[in-house]
Amino acid sequence: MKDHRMNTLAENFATYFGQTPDACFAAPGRVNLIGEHTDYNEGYVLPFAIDRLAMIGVKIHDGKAERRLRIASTHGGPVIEVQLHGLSPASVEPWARYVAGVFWALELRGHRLPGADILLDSNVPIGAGLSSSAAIECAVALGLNELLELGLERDELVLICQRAENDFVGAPTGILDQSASLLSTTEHALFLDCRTKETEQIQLPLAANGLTVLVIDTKVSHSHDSGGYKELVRACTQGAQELGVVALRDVGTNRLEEAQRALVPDIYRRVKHIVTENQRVLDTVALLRTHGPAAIGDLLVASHASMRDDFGISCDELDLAVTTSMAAGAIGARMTGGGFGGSAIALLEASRTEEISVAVCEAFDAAGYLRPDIFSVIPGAGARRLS
Ligand code: GAF
Repeated sequence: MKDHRMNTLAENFATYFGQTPDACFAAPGRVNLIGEHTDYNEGYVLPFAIDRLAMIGVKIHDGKAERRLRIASTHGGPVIEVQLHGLSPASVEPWARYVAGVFWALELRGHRLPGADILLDSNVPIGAGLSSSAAIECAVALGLNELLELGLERDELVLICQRAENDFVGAPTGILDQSASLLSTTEHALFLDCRTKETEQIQLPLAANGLTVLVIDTKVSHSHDSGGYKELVRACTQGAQELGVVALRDVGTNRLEEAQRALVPDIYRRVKHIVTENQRVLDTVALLRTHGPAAIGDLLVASHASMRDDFGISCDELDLAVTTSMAAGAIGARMTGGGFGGSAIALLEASRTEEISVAVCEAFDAAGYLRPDIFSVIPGAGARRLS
């Protein structure tokens, strides 16, 4: 399948740009098993890369040629052409900013880049909370790093991609998505301390335990460069300031009573989610180590309740996906990603996939919601060169 996609990408590249690519690269989307909105609070996250990929074909131009970037997508639309000199978001179509933004961020870091042709082909659903944008950024960053021999480590590429997302695309996100895409390994979840940037690969042997993770894409689309996400970042920053800490990571669960007395209720609820969510990530990692994935269901459910009741980022469709899959026999379920729509995940015995999928679809039909897309994911590899 991947080879087929890669061959098609190379063929399409020739159609768009009249030549073959120098190389093709792929970077995955992710689900976050637990640890939501903790990344920009310098806390803990536990995502894994999924087997849905953004792929790019890249042809680097002759260094002496005009520094022109041409970007196309197999999803259609015209080839976008921009000059690297004076590159700014206003000169690039929104979808192509994830590509151009990486060039911009690398140049900002002092790398003078030649022009290039890039063709994108992605099967990470867009707006589904599965990190389709970071997958594009990471494929581009890895491709440029390898082809131009920039010598950057993967953790440096994470920060380059975050810079592109924050300052070129305009979404004030943390490092969760880019880290998952660049640093994940097969059959593991990535335990990341977003303050120290330390990582640890935590075994996630789903298939060996007869388990699977279902993604339930509610089709309620969201975007993090709009107001909701920014407002949450602002609320968390305010909470940290009022509690006199550098970041909410510094507040333990033992300080929640004090926080409740010190903060207005709206800010307190945001703080409470972050503080309890950090603890849930640590508890999840501990349980995975000692008891395996079947033991983490209650933590997933508690995480969802916290996002719904305290952080305010769920929606009716996500809540229905979670309650229905739990009622139909899932081990645990929660919304995943930034929220305000997107996807829920359900952890379940693989043999119950059909039964639980049908139950969720029927519940969505009965509620008059769009039919969700439901598919299983496996913890896959991080970004890589394909050819
Ligand atoms: C989005 C952001 F991009 C991440 O940085 C993270 O904050 C996530 O929402 C919520 O955990 O995916």
